Amino acid sequence: MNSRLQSIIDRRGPIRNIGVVGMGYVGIPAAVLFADAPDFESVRGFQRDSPSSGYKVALLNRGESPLKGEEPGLEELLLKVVGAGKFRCTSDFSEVAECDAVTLAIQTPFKDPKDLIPDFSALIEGLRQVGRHLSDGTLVVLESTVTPGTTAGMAREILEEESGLVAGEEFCLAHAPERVMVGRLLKNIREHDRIVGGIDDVSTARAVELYRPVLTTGKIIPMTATAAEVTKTAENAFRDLQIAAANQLALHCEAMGVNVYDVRAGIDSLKGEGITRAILWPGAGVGGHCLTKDSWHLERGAQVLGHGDLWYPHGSESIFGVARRINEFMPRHMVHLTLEGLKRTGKSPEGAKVALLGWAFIQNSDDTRNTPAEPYLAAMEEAGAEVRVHDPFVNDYTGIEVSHDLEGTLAGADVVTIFTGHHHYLSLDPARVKELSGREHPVVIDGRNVVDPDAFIRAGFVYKGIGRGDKNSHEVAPGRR
Ligand code: SAJ
Repeated sequence: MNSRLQSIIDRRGPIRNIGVVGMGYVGIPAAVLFADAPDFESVRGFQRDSPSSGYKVALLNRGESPLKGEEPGLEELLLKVVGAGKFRCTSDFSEVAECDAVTLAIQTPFKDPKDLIPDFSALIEGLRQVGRHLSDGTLVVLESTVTPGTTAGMAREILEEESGLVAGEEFCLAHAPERVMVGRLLKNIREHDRIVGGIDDVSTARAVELYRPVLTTGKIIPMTATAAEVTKTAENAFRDLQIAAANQLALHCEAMGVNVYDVRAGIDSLKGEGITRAILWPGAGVGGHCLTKDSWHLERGAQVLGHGDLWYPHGSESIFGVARRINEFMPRHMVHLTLEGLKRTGKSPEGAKVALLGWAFIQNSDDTRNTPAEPYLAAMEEAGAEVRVHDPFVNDYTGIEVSHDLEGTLAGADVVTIFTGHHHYLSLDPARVKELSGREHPVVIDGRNVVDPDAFIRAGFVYKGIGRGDKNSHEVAPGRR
């Protein structure tokens, strides 16, 4: 244990006053749970007074949440802790000086998914603000998903530069990655195990002291800060890898004339002592805020910390990079299936009308971040098709008109492409869809295995489905008016 830092901590006493920087979907539930814990006296939510988010300060101080959608228990808990005077939001960062512990929950997107350079600008600003007002013995914790090496590297440098203090000697520094899912924020923080990693043992112990009171069934898993960063990015890289394995298998099954869902059921049936086959689901692609970037954070960490000479055959892409390429390929494969389907009806994509069902990146949600439907739409428009988008949950998306009128979207369509498994699409009636299309042989492209191929084929459709090697070359039923 570092005795100098430990003695500063001992003089300071237990954590009482906490600061949370970034009043977003990670910071707000974290702040109210800290405030609700009897162990702590006060929590300050720090929110920069920016044009887009400054309004949150007054809103939160009225006990109202700026978060969209249902978050069970959040509104009640926010009202409770504001009413009890245990939580207050402010844009005055000088109050960091009153805090025994400060967490930063600030988004770290990629500037441009193509160049995979993380945009740490907001996080850097937050670190500078905290650094300027840091006092002896304060614990600083990064909750944002960052490239491995960031906590002990960039974050440490900024905090030391701004405060004049030395991390690990005069203040504690740790990483405790968030694992929350929209719609279950409080539940996830209370019940998921919490990875907590300090730059040294004293920092780790101090961070454990901070998080233990908010966990109900979740356990604390202590490790180093860099191991915590690797854990967070790797847990999503592994999920991306599992999905890519299912997608690769689907592509192979198409080539071999086999139904991938039969194969999946077969593989999944292998259970028993110590036997696991965590096979996930093939589909039209992988969207969202986590899986589309965390593998690249992991890869970047290995390059930067490993000084570039990684052991896997030098210069070859790692399995995580290959997995990303497979998942990014799937929307393009949906284009291939669409063009093949049109060709079977003797139609060119030029001028073809495509009804694109599902814009959200995940079923029964309005979340459109990094939706795989976007590259599909761009490619089909590039090929000269006219694409109309339907999504019952999505109200707006920059540059795209999203309709809630399913029949209106299907009217006159040469192609019906299902990109998201919204429950609305499970009951599509082949006869009605064909009638609306007005075509003798409309094309249906199923990216999420939601329609019955035989029912649509019998109705006269040309069917193509991800992984449906058993159906994708079917005989086209004679047209029926
Ligand atoms: N997807 C597939 N096949 C699958 C599962 C997902 O194609 O078998 C696609 C989805 O359609 C979607 C994308 O992958 O486009 C991502 O889906 P997701 O279920 O992974 O949802 P996310 O991106 O919100 O992932 C989050 C992550 N949670 C955090 O980072 C805190 C992830 O770690 C969780 O495992 C995941 O939620 C979850 O399990 O709900």
